[in-house]
Amino acid sequence: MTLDSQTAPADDLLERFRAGQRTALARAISIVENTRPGFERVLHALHADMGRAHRIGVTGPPGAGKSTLTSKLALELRKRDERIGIVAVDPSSPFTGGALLGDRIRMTNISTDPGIFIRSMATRGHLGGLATTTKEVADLIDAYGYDRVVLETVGVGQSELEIARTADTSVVVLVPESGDSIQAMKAGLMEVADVFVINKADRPGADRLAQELEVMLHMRLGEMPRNAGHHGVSLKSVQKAAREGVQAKAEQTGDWAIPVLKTTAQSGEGIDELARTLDRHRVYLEDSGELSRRRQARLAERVRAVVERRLQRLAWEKGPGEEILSGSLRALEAGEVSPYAVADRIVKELGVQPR
Ligand SMILES: Nc1nc2c(ncn2[C@@H]2O[C@H](COP(=O)(O)OP(=O)(O)O)[C@@H](O)[C@H]2O)c(=O)[nH]1
Ligand SMILES: [Mg+2]
Repeated sequence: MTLDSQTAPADDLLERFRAGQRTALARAISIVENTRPGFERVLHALHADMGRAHRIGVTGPPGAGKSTLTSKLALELRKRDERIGIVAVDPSSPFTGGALLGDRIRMTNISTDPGIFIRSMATRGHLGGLATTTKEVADLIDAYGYDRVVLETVGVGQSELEIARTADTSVVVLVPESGDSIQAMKAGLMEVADVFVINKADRPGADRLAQELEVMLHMRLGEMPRNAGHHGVSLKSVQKAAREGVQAKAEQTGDWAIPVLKTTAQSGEGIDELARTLDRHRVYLEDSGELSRRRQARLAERVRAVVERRLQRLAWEKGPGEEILSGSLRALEAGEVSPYAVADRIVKELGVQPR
């Protein structure tokens, strides 16, 4: 099958990509990232090679330690000889800066190890297509043959949450000082988490946050923990009841009981347990059929996004959309035409019947 809407990609690039040349991966990524002519053709040609990697979203507030945690996780997975790609969408804390600059040795390890590939995405202030582009970059790393692809995003904003939502496994990183669990819920983080990680467990408040989260997770299942309303019942005992309740319910229904882990990414504490939890979740996804459900949802969403991207290009870049729009501004302001009539004209230019 061919795609006729675009120019042919360099076959040479695909050949080098398939031969496992890292420079070809980097090149393919920059073609996709910059939506260069033929970028969709590259993705199309490599589609059959995608779908093997375990996609892990790591999201949470800025400064929570996501990059530190991700690099420690990468090192942990390297011990088993797995190959890990990391895509970081976090302009405020680039992967090459912040936490990692201070640790030259670890940084050198990570950046010279061919089993670890790190790409920081430039957002350039246009967030519109970012979510799709980021996932397409993850696709390339998957097609290249990495075992895991970690997508690091700041857990605020629609695009970022969408990226987390479409991973196979979503890890939500919170820290004691990031406020309480209510805030996480408000930000929509509760809804995307498959695993909660409370990082900076070396700081005060980590236990309390873990307790709150477990109680909230339990309440979401529609039950109050036993004794929750009694006087003199400690949060700790409510937490224990909540955890047991969540686990019992999960066992009954074959569902996944969302774990609340504690880590100290800086020292590496808890990272091995995180790696084991990710493995467990991957097994759960496969056994329950949830992996296939999630992947189908992701692919359906991709088709929609690509259609929208193409229509948008047709309307605003290839067609006379901008011209019609700028030529209508005075009439619009004067009330002589409505925005709907102008939109009708632009849509008509696409060869589509307006509403
Ligand atoms: N105390 C403490 N600091 C940490 C821990 N993990 C990361 N940090 C620090 O938190 C800051 C932000 O880390 P970073 O990984 O860039 O956070 P990100 O913005 O979520 O990616 C850095 O100064 C890290 O050294 C931890 O477990 N404990
Ligand atoms: Mg970061």
